Amino acid sequence: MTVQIVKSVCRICHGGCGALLTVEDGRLVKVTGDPDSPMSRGWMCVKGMSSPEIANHPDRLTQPLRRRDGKAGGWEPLSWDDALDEISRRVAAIREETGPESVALGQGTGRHHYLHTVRFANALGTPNWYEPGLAQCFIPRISVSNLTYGGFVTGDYYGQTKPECILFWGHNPLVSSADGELAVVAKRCLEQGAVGIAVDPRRSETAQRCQLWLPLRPGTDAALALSMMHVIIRDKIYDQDFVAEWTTGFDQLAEAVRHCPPDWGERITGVPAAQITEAARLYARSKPAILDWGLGIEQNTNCLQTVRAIACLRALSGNIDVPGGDILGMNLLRAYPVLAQELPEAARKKRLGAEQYKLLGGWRAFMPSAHIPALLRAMLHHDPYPVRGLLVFGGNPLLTLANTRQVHAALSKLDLLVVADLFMTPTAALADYVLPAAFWPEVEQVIGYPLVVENMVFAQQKAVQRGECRQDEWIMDELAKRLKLPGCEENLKDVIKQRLEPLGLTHEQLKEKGWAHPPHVYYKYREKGFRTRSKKVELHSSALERLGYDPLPSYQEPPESLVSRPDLAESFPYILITGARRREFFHSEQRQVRSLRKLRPHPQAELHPEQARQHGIASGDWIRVSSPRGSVRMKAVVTENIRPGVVSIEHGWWFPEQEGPDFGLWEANANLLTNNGPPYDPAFGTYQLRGLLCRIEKEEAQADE
Ligand SMILES: Nc1nc2c(c(=O)[nH]1)N[C@H]1C(S)=C(S)[C@@H](COP(=O)(O)OP(=O)(O)OC[C@H]3O[C@@H](n4cnc5c(=O)[nH]c(N)nc54)[C@H](O)[C@@H]3O)O[C@H]1N2
Ligand SMILES: Nc1nc2c(c(=O)[nH]1)N[C@H]1C(S)=C(S)[C@@H](COP(=O)(O)OP(=O)(O)OC[C@H]3O[C@@H](n4cnc5c(=O)[nH]c(N)nc54)[C@H](O)[C@@H]3O)O[C@H]1N2
Ligand code: SF4
Ligand SMILES: [Mo]
Repeated sequence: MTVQIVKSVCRICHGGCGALLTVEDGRLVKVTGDPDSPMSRGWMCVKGMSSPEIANHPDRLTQPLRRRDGKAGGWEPLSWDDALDEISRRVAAIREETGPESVALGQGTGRHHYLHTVRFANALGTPNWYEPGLAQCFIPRISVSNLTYGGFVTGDYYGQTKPECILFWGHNPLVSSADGELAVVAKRCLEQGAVGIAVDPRRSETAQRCQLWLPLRPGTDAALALSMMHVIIRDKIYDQDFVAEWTTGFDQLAEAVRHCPPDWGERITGVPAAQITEAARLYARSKPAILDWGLGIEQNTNCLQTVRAIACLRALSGNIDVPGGDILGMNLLRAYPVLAQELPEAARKKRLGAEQYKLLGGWRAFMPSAHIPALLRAMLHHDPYPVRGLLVFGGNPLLTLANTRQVHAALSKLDLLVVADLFMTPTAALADYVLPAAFWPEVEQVIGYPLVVENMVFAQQKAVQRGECRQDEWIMDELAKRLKLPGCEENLKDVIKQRLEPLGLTHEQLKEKGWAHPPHVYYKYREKGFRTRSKKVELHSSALERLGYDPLPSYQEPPESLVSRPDLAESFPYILITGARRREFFHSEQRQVRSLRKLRPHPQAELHPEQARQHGIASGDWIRVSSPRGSVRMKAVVTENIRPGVVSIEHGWWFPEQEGPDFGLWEANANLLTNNGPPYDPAFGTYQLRGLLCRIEKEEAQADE
């Protein structure tokens, strides 16, 4: 028996945990944390540890499949060569008939092939690619940081100086390890004495370790931030030197928040004024402090101004690029060659939603992509032009996009749907071709962490081969070759080589060492200023003003709320939030992984004892949660750890054990309840996934439950 230990990085979530993979005779048998990793130092979560079970799962897709003509749900295997030849011929035909913009590309959240998909789209000449987060996830935080500070900032969890205070805003890193800020480091900081403040309608796992919990009404975060800034400016506890020397627009901001005292904040957010004042003072007086923001501030139609308000609050504290604060990136890797130059200007103009949602799809966008609701309209109604083909690399849009019914209708109407995945999902089951993708222990890549700032670089190494699985980049490179796409003469190997050049390392050298982690340089702005037009932090944003958006942050009531829709609130009296992360699952994944499913066998909905009493519900009862758009069935968890009147449901639920092609898609899928219709955030086109209205009813249990 040959035994090998291979070093790599887990990428089940956005990743970052260093891993040692034990391979016996070509089979992955064990994955343990790499104690040498400067990020995770030997720690891994339950998902990472279950990697061998996932890699060797009997349901893994292991060969390319083609839908058999006329037989619903029937598949036949074919060779990679045949699959790639046929798919490229069909893509070429659609391109020829109705233009390259008629072929869209889809993907999932920040995976290893994220930027390669953007590269493939540009080379193909289509402006229409999407990712299910983007407008709803991360792009608002990145774009607002770029506009305000000239770069994305991240908590300095990995440096020598520890923060005195961490303000977690709509963020639960102890579970989500989002974007390379691992649960273990946030937890360590709290254990070492950092004071935590959590802004969250749920007392999340992170909030439970904080000194202060501010359970605000969902969707009102901007009002809370404005109110906290009011206190900080009124009490003159902002960093006066930093603000005077390094910011513009302070007087205008001060004037804007003068009208937002804590009792105004209390009326809107439901957080007592005394608590708003206490949190503002604690955050502003602690040095250094991290403001660690998350998804909870983005899944709303006022997300530009919400994220801006919180970004300005951070700037007032002066904790930018200081040791133990929120640091700007080192950006160690060369930018991914996404071949933006290959996308003609005329094609760019056709990007769906680009004109309206300038920070999602326009020229000032960080990573221009299509507006998902507009893309679905083009699939369904060929308006303003037809989108007839979709190639999805690692996404499960039937579970992860809002308004599942519409997504289902749109995907069903396509002339060509190709899905690359690890498993047969409800989305893959609608496809014409299903391609077997490689799982992280089967992948070669380099990755910079935390995401976007790239302060450390890691090598992902292939340790095993499962069936005929191929990594997504290879699939795209092979399609590009057949379609003779410009710029694609270079493949993934060449891309990796280019990206590593600034580090003076070859891929082989990086693999041998596992990672590169040069010392962090703080206070970078003191040399060259911030990378904004004024070279300062822009509290009043000149870039937003030029784009026609409000240059100062403001609060707007969400369009579907108890306040804005009293008519709806009569039949839907509670506030619905969806998708708070669970340790055991990554979005719609791992429901077929026995060890993880055992820990969390059923979809769950959290509610407060007040509502439970009113409806005669006890923990463990089945309940029906309904919105004006649909309903789902979940098990109740009655808990004090949630704001009264808020119902929090899990997202991503389908049942691989049930029969295809639907696999129980219509039972407990949170996106049966969400809405992808207007109004949208004016800059990002964001739709509302949290802070909607709902009602609950107790359900009778079925015999087998
Ligand atoms: N209601 C509601 N909806 C949400 C959210 C919410 O909070 N509430 N969150 C949203 C957010 S922030 C995001 S980012 C999205 C995530 O949305 P998705 O990325 O679509 O979600 P996943 O279920 O993680 O991934 C989809 C598929 O990718 C496959 N996969 C995993 N790794 C690979 C790989 O390397 N290659 C390939 N080809 N396939 C792979 C998985 O098997 C899975 O079937 O969901 C969004 N949807
Ligand atoms: N295990 C696991 N890890 C994951 C993922 C996963 O599916 N599973 N998904 C990954 C992805 S793509 C992402 S984007 C990240 C997200 O990870 P995080 O940024 O940590 O976000 P969430 O856990 O989705 O939500 C954080 C908190 O927001 C709260 N919240 C809901 N509505 C509001 C609101 O209106 N205001 C405020 N202030 N808070 C609100 C929720 O109660 C929740 O506790 O996680 C990543 N990591
Ligand atoms: S936190 Fe993410 S990277 Fe770390 S082991 Fe878990 S799934 Fe893997
Ligand atoms: Mo996300």
